Amino acid sequence: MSLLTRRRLLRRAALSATAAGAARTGLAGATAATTAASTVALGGCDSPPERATDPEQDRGLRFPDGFGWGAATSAYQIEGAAKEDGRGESVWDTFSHTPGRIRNGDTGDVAADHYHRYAQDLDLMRDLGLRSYRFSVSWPRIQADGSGRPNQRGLDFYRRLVDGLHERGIAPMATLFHWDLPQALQDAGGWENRDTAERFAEYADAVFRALGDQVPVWLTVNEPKTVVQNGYIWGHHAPGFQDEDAAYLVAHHLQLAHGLAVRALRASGVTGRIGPALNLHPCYPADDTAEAAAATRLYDGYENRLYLDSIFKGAYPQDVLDDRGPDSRMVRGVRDGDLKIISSPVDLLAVQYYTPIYVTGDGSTVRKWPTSEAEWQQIYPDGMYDILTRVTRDYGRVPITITENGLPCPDVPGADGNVDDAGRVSFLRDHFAAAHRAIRDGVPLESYHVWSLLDNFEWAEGYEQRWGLVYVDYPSQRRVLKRSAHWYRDVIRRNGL
Ligand code: GCO
Repeated sequence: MSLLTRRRLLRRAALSATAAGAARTGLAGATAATTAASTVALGGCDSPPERATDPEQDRGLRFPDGFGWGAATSAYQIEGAAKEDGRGESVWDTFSHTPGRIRNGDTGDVAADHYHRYAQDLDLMRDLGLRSYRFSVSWPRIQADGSGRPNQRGLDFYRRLVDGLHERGIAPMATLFHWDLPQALQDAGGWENRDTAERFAEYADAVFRALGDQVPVWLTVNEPKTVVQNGYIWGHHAPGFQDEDAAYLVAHHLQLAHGLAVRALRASGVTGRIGPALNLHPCYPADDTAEAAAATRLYDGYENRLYLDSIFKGAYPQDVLDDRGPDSRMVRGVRDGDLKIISSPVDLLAVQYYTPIYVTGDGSTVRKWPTSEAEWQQIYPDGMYDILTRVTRDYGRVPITITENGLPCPDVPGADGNVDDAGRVSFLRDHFAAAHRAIRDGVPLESYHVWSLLDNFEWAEGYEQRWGLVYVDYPSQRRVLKRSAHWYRDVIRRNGL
């Protein structure tokens, strides 16, 4: 096999079957050879998987004092109110309204109606005892067309939210970009256009100045990799393209946007902390051949080092650059000084962990563990330990927050009205225990946000998958605390398992 063919294969593999990849719409199954998954229907929910840890042994684990137990959401997934108070259109409005894009034709027009019910949702958070709440600011609420004077009504909404959090003793953690790019910017080239990174820094500056005094932690770009892979390679997320060469230019511009926002915060004089939010995937060779080891290394480059090395080491990984090639739009798009901007010092790293990836010698992937209802997600709590300890080992002792971890379960209220998501309880317990082991082994982990506070719009899956601690009955918008929410409240109260 020629080197080129081999590279192409590897590259293809690097793009398939990842947590952020096609698997979210079930496409990955087509390319990923399956092992264990074919014999185990659904892990995590109905039948808790084989445990990586012994729950008895985990009982009594205590987290460091002041540990930031939290939950996470994002604007488009919960807010609704798509046309209110001057909000402009985002790429996700366009995409979800395009026939055939989203399961059941769902859209985020109403979602969990959080824009109108935020006060009730804040009370829910207080009742759960949350110490931290991670949400995202909708760019098109602040700048309908992605530039110019900020929309005061949009800022006011987040002001009310942030004030409400403080009134309830909950620390706000705000993500600036969770994929809802203003459509007007997409029309001007979106993230393929370098100028979008500059626009992002201006938008970030407006938000810092309006809310900065009240938000202790800012996250810049949520999961740039998912925009790259799902939005530009597989095309099952907005903006729905299939253009690999464009995708990695997009990766660079998203990283640039991150760096420019970090600089904007420093320049604004606002004192909050800031960092990136990366979905990281521990990559393991599927067997012990030298080929699998080499393929895993490159896979890891695409999944993890492309985003970590640039931010923490000021350089893109050479193996990925070589794989892209000198004529690629990405390599040609990197200008002098860009990596310096991208590696502007950050205060913390937000890690989102969902699944491991097992790579074979030919660069395809196999499954080793039961998957959740999201078939891209293999349930493997030790992967959490591995990725946390690896980040600390390879990138230094930057404070870490987990900003997402969770699973979807086919939850329905029983006859008594309760939602018994026992599988989510064991999933979270195992992952909390893995995080605890990482802390014990020296990882400066300061907080943990379960994805998600509420059932919500799961992108291409619409409302079919339920990821919340809190059940949302969409027709009535009634909220019901699932069993996992009650359990989590006890974990928070005890500060441990
Ligand atoms: C993500 C997103 C969430 C998803 C979650 C479950 O970062 O991918 O932040 O919006 O809903 O990961 O797939």
